[in-house]
Amino acid sequence: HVEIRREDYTPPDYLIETVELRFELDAETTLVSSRLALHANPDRVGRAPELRLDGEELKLISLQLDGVELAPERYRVEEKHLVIPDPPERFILEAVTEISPARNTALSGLYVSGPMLCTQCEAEGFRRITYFLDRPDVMAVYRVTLVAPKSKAPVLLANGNRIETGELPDGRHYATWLDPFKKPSYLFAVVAGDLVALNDRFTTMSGRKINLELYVEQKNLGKCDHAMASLKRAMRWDEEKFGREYDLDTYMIVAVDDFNMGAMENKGLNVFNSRYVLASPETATDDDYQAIEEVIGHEYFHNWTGNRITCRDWFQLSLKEGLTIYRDQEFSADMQSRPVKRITDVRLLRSSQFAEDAGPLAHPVRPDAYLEINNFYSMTVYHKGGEVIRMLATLLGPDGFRKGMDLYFERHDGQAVRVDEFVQAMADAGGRDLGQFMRWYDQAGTPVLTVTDHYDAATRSYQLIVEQSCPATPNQPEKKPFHLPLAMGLLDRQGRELPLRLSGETGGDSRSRVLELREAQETFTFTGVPEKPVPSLLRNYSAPVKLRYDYTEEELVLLMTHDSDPFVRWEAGQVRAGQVILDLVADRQQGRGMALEDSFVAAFRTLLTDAKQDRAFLAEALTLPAESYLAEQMEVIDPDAIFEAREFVRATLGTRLAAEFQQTRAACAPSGPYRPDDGLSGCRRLRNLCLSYLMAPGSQPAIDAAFGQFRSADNMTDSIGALMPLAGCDCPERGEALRMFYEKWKGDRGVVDKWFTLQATSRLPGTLSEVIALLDHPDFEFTNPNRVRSLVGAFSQSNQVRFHDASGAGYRFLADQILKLNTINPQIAARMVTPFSRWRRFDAKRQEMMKKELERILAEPGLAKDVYEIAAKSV
Ligand code: B3K
Ligand code: ZN
Repeated sequence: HVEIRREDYTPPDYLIETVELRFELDAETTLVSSRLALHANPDRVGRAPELRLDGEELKLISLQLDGVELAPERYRVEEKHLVIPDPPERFILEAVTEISPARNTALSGLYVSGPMLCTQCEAEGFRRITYFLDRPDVMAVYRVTLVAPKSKAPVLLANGNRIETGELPDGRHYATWLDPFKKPSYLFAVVAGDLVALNDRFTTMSGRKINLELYVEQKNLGKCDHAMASLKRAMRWDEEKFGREYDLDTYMIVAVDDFNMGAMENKGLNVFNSRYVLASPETATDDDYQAIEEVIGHEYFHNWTGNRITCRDWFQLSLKEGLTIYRDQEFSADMQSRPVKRITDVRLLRSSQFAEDAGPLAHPVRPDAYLEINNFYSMTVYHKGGEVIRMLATLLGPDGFRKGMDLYFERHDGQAVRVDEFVQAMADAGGRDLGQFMRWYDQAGTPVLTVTDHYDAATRSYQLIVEQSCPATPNQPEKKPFHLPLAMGLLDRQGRELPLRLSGETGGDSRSRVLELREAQETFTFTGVPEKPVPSLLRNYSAPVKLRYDYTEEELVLLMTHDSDPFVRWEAGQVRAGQVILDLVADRQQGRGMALEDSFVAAFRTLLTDAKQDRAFLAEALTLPAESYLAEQMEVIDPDAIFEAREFVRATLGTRLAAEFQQTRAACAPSGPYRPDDGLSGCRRLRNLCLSYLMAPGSQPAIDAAFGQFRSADNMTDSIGALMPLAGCDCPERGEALRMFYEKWKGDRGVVDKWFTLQATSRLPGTLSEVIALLDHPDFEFTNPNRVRSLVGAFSQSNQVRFHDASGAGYRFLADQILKLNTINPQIAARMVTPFSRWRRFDAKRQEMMKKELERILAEPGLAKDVYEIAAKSV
């Protein structure tokens, strides 16, 4: 396996101006004829010696240069390349290759999904379709003709505009598409199959009419409205917030059941995992609706941040992904509760990205090297990358950031660029030096901010001393300080916000401000402070760091109840709950009995019965830190103690506050039929959260309430809200409810995925045996990524206590499945390895068992490089 290094980048030796492709489509054998107009790159380094085209799993049928069949001595076919040693400066290359979509279980390139043929080319799938310079800095205009039997594939789609259609002999037909925008090969797409469309229209800000087409299987036509409405909202939002208008006449989305990730932003022809398109009240939860809006937005926003301006090379991936994550987060925040959206995003970052950044797979937002680029579509590149953009927006302010975005679009439209160009546009627009800021792209690891303070009553001055450090990560033993925004305020002991005047400043009466940190240690002195204040730090989570400040319980309660920043209010509660649970973990480990402090129960009661609070926010505030996040904070992770301590807290609260939970649950009861956009999703979340607390002690009345809600629910949110606690309960109702659910929904893939996940994430002790039995369920398929994630992924990534069973059986199970997946779908197999990468964080026995499984994986003959890279770095 060859390591690709960022510093080795050289411009391509040849460029491709136009691409003409003709597909004779057939699931077993598809013929691809390509006609490429090539010329030597004037910017190449040195003279162009040979042409090396990428190609994988292709059978070459014929090859012509400038219309003449190439003699065998003028080219050679290698395992992953087609090499022409001595081509002219400018020439036409025509190749015919044969591929087999039906045998393509890797789901990269052209493959079969249900009633259609479809493609996935990012990052390097185009080379599985035809020989090409498959790299993002080679941009061309594509003209594509699809030929297929009309009965099997009445719909023939490709990027751009349909310029010709017609009938052919033997019941075949064809369609020709032209995409006028130059694009890299990774944005290429075709879809052919038996599909129907939901059609709509959008009028852009300049008055252009865009056709919107959403293609699905006939049976799913009734589940498209939310995706279509989300698309229109996203299009309007990008115009209003960023002045970006759509550029083609048609925007198409196709939903497919077999897909390696969420969705793909192919120019004018997005291909989506059907779970991010299809929704109806009966089959989709509020969270599903939310996720659809987010992913639809994300792919749409890529049209400007990714497609019009793309990446020079794959090391720059966060140029498009971090930026587009930031854009979709802001879109969702504008569509719903901004504070709740921020809390949800921070939760994900801290439970998944922090864990990645703290282990052997840690890498900078702009990585230095990779074996398999698909492994770098990571939490770090996406979500930490999004936080980095957010920090720029905070540092520059809304106007400066918008100016920077405008300048970036103006300068680089139509180009393939680096992260440097983006940051330079921000620096130029904001008139600022962002040289030090670039360290966020180059240094891995989560920085730690340690804050101490000192109040001097005599001078009424208050000092905040901020130290930053960052732990070592692979290949980066020493770190330099980061440039980061620390948003903050100061509260007096009544919870009132104090004016923030730094010494040397006059006037200014702001109650919230952004301090800029650049040094390893800095002191900020505030003047005119009447009493020792409580600092409110990292408002809106202004930087992706771990904050250490020694708050007392009273101070946390003050922040929880009085701070003006909802994120800080929420975080104060999480810190407090985390302390309580981790203290109980210690008690349990040392064989002491567990008891919950009265003050904690009291504070929880106050919050729960506070009618003034927004319910969606309340539901977040009443949710205890996740087991994985608690684990992150322990020196040596003890999955059993964490689970038991957290459950003990839940059950104690459920018992002692039963009346309050019942009241709140009743107050949130629906008054009419469910509508996903009725603004009551926060209510439903809170109601289901109350139910789960009531269920925690496992009392029969609670079980009856859950079973009752399960049977009467008219929507999936409430159905799952009841079934989830039932699935975790050792009672006869459990089996009955799960059976009823399956019987009702066995024809619906998306819901059956939920059914697998409910069982895989149950904390009952017998879960692993159930999961193993479910592998033999007729609905389980190793070839369908959603199904694999719903069972194997859910068990190993969302069921800490059962996966890490002390016997090691969970580890053996996962390694077995990875080895099975290795030959079917290497990308999915590699994703499944991540839980093993955390082995160093556990006790010696678990360490040894996890390492043994990693070694077993590494010893497998024919291990895909995707899996090899993750396993080798982990071990
Ligand atoms: N750009 C795609 C992800 C492609 C992943 C390739 N392994 C979806 C997205 O981020 O929008
Ligand atoms: Zn993306």
